[in-house]
Amino acid sequence: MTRKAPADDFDDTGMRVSEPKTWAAGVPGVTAALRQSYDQMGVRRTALTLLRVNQKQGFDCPGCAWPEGDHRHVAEFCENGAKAVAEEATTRRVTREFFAAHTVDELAGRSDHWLGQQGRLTEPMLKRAGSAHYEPVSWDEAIGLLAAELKALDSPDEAVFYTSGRTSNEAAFAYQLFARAFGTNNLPDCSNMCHESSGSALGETIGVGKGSVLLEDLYRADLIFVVGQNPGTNHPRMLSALERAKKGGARIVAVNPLPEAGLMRFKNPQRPSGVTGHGTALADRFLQIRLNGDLALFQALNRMLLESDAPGALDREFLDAHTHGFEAFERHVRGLDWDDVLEATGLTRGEIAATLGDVLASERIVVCWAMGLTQHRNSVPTIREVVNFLLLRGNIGRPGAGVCPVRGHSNVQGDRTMGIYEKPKPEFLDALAAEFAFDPPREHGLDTVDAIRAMRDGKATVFLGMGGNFVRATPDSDVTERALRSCRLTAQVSTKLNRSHAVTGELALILPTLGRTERDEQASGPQFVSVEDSMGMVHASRGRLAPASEHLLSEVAIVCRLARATLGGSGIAWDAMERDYDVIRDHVSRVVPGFADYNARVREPGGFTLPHAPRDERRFPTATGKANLTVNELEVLRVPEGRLLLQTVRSHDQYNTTIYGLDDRYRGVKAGRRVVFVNPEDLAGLGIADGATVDLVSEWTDGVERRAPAFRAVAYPTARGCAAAYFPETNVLVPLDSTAEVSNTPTSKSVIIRLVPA
Ligand SMILES: Nc1nc2c(c(=O)[nH]1)N[C@H]1C(S)=C(S)[C@@H](COP(=O)(O)OP(=O)(O)OC[C@H]3O[C@@H](n4cnc5c(=O)[nH]c(N)nc54)[C@H](O)[C@@H]3O)O[C@H]1N2
Ligand SMILES: Nc1nc2c(c(=O)[nH]1)N[C@H]1C(S)=C(S)[C@@H](COP(=O)(O)OP(=O)(O)OC[C@H]3O[C@@H](n4cnc5c(=O)[nH]c(N)nc54)[C@H](O)[C@@H]3O)O[C@H]1N2
Ligand SMILES: [Mo]
Repeated sequence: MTRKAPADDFDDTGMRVSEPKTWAAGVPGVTAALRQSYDQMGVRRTALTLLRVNQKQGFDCPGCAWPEGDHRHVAEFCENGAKAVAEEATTRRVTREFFAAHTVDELAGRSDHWLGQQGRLTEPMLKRAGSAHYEPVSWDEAIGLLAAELKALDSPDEAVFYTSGRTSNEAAFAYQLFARAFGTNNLPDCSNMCHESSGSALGETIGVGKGSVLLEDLYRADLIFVVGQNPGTNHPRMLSALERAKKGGARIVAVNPLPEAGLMRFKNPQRPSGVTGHGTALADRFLQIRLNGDLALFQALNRMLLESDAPGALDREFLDAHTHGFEAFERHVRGLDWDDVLEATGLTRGEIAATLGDVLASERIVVCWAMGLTQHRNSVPTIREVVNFLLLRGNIGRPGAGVCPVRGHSNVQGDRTMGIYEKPKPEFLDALAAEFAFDPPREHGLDTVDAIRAMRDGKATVFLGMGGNFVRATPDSDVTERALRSCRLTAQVSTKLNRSHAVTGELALILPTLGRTERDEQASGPQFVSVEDSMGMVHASRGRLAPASEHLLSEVAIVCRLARATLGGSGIAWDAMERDYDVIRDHVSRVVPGFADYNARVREPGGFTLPHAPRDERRFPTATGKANLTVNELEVLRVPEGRLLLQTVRSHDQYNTTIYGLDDRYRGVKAGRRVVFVNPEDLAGLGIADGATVDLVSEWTDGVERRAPAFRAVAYPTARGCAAAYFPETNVLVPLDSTAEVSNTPTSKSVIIRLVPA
């Protein structure tokens, strides 16, 4: 049972490193995307497919969750959306001959890049106990086997039902219903590793765990903070929105340890001037903060607001009418220690004071953030402090202002709305109980980290993944892989081959499914699905391509068949749901608030917007009935002498664990991924030459040495004391027990490491 390390493209002999870029998108973006699309799909299929991305009669881009504006250009896709589409619409295929030619162990020795490049999965495959290979099975046998293993468990809580964020609303609703009808709330999802901290902090403070702005709010803002986010790579369409906001007079403050190209300057590939001109400068102010310094920054701004004698520095009327906890908050923040702030942020007092100037000059403020805020030990307190900051000037619940957590996966927010959650609210379970006449389990289930612990400890033995790449996306790769290998059965509903198919339980199943781009025909005729974007807008998605293989089933069909095989005549009409997704949407309309008339409204062009009490009515459905100002202790994360704080990030050529290519164009890296970016002065201080080969060794209180070997040290303009390297190669360094308070999210953006010359 020893772990075979993935190859991770160790062969970096061709790697080249040059100066990072200072602007994003534009022509190289489009040509890079088209080149990859042609490689994967050919020219004709590329044209036919990309023209449908995000069109009203087309499919939702499987890239990110950034919303589409009401004004859609034909071919409004971004470079990385095009890559996501090409990855799915590829004409390459993984066949039964492929599995006959490669043992499972051999696949476990391949890199993520290689695995992803093999193409689409085409038929159900089974790895039997003791067998070295996957072999083809019929759908009936595959589903029968999974059902039999589930039924054989002593308790439903010995099963884990994971979801990644591409699953449609319809499939997600059916899936959580199945898990609960089976008897467990073990519904971990990728959110647990992603925006869980945002949901936790927002739920507690404003009463709704989602963002409070729409695109129009961004356009109307005076000041936009983009904190801990790299939109040039991960949400390229957001750059158009920021550009438009700037045209309308907004200023932008970027807060990041890295001077990300997309934050600095943008050339819009959708406009001719974007091709030749200098583009738009985006950030008016760049705060090169130290990793984990954001709580200190926002608390310092809050202290200065409290102390300011500028007229209207605080929105007293709003604070009196709509918030709770002001006195305790004020007392605490007035005691903030400036030395701590300067140490934690690495910024000067002048930089913070100048930022306060931006704030005081702005009527309407939006704060956007992503993984740079959510994957630290103190992420929840940090986001609560951001909320404090906005509340002080009444910046929640009015046009042009609010919180904007920018979601990752294209339907991660919708999956949560549909009930993919290990800690469901009692009201949600009550509604399920009333609609389907059964008693859903009330005890909270396992989140991602707890699910790994349960599998490691033999308490959970059947794992089903609805999309995603669980072994590769999760922290502490060695521990996680052992946990999965100790399962009785691991089963993955997937479009593409990945490492989770190669690191398996005693038995393993691959259940190949349709992607967003493909036609979905059921007994009642063609179906569409629906998704919710990062701003709570729900719309339909219709695939047009012929399925990658005639043997694929939709996610909905797989869930309904599995439910029937496992639960028998449970009184839930799984057949009807599989036949016609309208039936699922009818159920949703009676169970999930905001979805009344779902079937009618989702058919309207552009779909509909879910209600959001703070945004729509300045109503805060919290425990106190008001927006809660909170007290958040600043603990400066001090890194021992000779160590660095490492963040694990995405390159420009990957989608989470899917590696499109080996370049990171904006950061100046070509043909290799094993790089660690370090401030040149830190490198000099450590006595390590730019370009030297080092091992990354993570240090954690459990004394276990976690090592990621053979990285090239690259002198890079990141904040002092900080480093950055790509995940998933560095997941091995993130200790399973190092998680955020409250949200239990792995601390993928603050890992203490030392560099050991190889
Ligand atoms: N092309 C592409 N698009 C994607 C994805 C992808 O992999 N590829 N992934 C999708 C998913 S699931 C998600 S969640 C999003 C992720 O979107 P991002 O959050 O943009 O992704 P990361 O690469 O993790 O980048 C984190 C950013 O935060 C900064 N940062 C790190 N730590 C800190 C900190 O302590 N403070 C501050 N202020 N900044 C910090 C980093 O320097 C970096 O710019 O993108 C989604 N879109
Ligand atoms: N160190 C570190 N770790 C991280 C992060 C980090 O920043 N640093 N980020 C975390 C974040 S934000 C996230 S969201 C997670 C991502 O975790 P996951 O969502 O689990 O991982 P992905 O790489 O997005 O999953 C890719 C796989 O999904 C499958 N897939 C693609 N489309 C579909 C579809 O339509 N249906 C189905 N059924 N399957 C499909 C394909 O087989 C593909 O191989 O990773 C987390 N892990
Ligand atoms: Mo994510």
